[in-house]
Amino acid sequence: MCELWTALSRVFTILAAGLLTAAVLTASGSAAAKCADIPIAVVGPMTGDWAYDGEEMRRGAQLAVDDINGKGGVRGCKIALTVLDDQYTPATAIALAKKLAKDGVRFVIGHFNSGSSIPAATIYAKNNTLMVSPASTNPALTEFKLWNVVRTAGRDDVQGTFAGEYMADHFPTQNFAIVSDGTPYGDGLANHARKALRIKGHPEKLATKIKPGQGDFLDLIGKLKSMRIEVLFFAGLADDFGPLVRQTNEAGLKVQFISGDGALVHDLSGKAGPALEGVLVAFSLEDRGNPAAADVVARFRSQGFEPADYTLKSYAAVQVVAKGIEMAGTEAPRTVAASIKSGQPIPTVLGNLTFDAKGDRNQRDVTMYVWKKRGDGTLMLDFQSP
Ligand code: ABU
Repeated sequence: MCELWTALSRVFTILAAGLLTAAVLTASGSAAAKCADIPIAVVGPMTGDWAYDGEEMRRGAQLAVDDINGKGGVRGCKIALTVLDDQYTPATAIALAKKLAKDGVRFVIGHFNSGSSIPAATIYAKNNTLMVSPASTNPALTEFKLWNVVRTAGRDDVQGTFAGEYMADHFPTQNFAIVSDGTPYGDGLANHARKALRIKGHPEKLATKIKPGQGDFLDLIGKLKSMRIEVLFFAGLADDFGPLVRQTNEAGLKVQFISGDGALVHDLSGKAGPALEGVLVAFSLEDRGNPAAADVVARFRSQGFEPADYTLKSYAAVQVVAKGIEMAGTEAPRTVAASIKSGQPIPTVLGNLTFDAKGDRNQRDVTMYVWKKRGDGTLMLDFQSP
């Protein structure tokens, strides 16, 4: 009898242990289901002429994801980052936007160029995907008032107007040229600079376009010479701006160049040569000098990477998505977008950001920087306004 009780009690113990284990597994299983990774894609030009911009986006987004995951993730869930290459091409951007929608990716950091971001935004909007661009500055991106668009970058109407007014105020007697690369970014920025110059009573003497990647600027330089252009505002990217500055200098022509954010890359001197000294750049307030970015900047530098230009704006874009999910209490993209655009401050490496209903930063910071020679002879963007 005693043996029977012992055997029965063993059976109960095993059954109870089995039930307990099953209960624990069920509970942890449901916890895991709640904490499926949050997929985020960073999409930009990862190959080709503008791959350095894509690298900034990738590195900025990756470090932000690593840091957030290292602190426990977002609402306890980890972010899974994928990197996609839109090749700076609208058609590829559209194809990727459709693929991401199909794959169920609901948060995108990108795209880089306005020409890609603008058409992709509509596809994301229809497919329940929120995008945060760290670099696309054409006003049209947010002027369509899509529910799903946010940007940590500034806007071309702000920087173009600023550059035009700066030119009129600082070079009141000079002949101006405005040169666009013919992209949505370049044309939009050039138009805003031109408008500001005209309002100030200084219409440009020459307005023209280059072709991205054309390489040879002798025709344009001939026009600059014959029209006695003294100040040139360039609305395009570094790969074209650098050679234009270099070739103008080599032709013996002295022109004060001014560019917008697109022509800013920290090693522009490699493309422009010594003539880069004194070139002006309109850009948002230098992110690397922001105390909120100090730790992240130091860690990038310890990896041998200078976090210039769009790196910190990409890091901030991930922070905006993560905080948006936290504030919304859900990963539902529409609710997250509404939280981000609610005007609540979002702490980022760019400081506390707030966004308006269109998805633009309320902080419209832009200033003029100058490329200066340092003691060691290298050229570095001076963070102080000249
Ligand atoms: N913002 C400069 C480069 C990207 C773009 O807006 O096309």
